[in-house]
Amino acid sequence: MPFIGVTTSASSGEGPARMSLNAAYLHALQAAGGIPVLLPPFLLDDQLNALLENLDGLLLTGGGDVDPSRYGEKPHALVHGVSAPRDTLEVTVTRWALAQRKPVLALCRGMQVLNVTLGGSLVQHIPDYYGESIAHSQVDAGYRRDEVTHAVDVRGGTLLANLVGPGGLGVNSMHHQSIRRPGDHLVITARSSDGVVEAVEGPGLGPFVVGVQWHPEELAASNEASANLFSGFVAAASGLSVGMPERTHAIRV
Ligand SMILES: [Mn+2]
Repeated sequence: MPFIGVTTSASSGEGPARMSLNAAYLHALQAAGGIPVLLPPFLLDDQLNALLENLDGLLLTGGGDVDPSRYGEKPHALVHGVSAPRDTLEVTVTRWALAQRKPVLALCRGMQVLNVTLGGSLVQHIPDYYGESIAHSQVDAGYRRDEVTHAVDVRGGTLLANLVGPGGLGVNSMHHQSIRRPGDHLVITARSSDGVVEAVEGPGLGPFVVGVQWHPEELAASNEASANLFSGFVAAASGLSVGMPERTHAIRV
């Protein structure tokens, strides 16, 4: 069974320093056959390097916003939850995974971290760019985290379509930011009807580099498409092909 690095949140406010992680990430990963190895921002460099040598894949999890200075912008008034130690750790481990061509599954903030690591930028507050025809922050709109609330259109001929099927897919949605300019070597594989980027992948970046803006970990127990994202990721981390021809040329990241 593959060892999968799983990033965590880090508290930055009052009270004792803490790391945290919704257990749904672990449950979904374990159900797919992966062994989670938590990667908190408190790891020292040599400890992190020793851990990375033993990892087969990277799961970038959800959380607060990436510091906008990482893509050259000043923060919007509604940017929240920025953690410099977390940003630093996640950019470091993302670079490691891409350099080693390890599988990456990047969820919500994780997709944004993947994008910024590759030189892309973010929409800092979706209503300012796309209006409010879709409640991308569904919990604020009164829905539970594990409810499907909007559709995305999955582009055919992509790894994502191999996993969840092409065309319309119902997803949950707990984000106020999204990808603006895609990072190097990332292609957009799904959008919602308002134009928000909902998924990307890096077909030249390794056997499995997939980001989605929704939260399949919350749905995986009952939703086949969501479970397939995790099982495909774990299969790739186990060295199995997940159905798309991998490009073999090297790409610097
Ligand atoms: Mn959404």
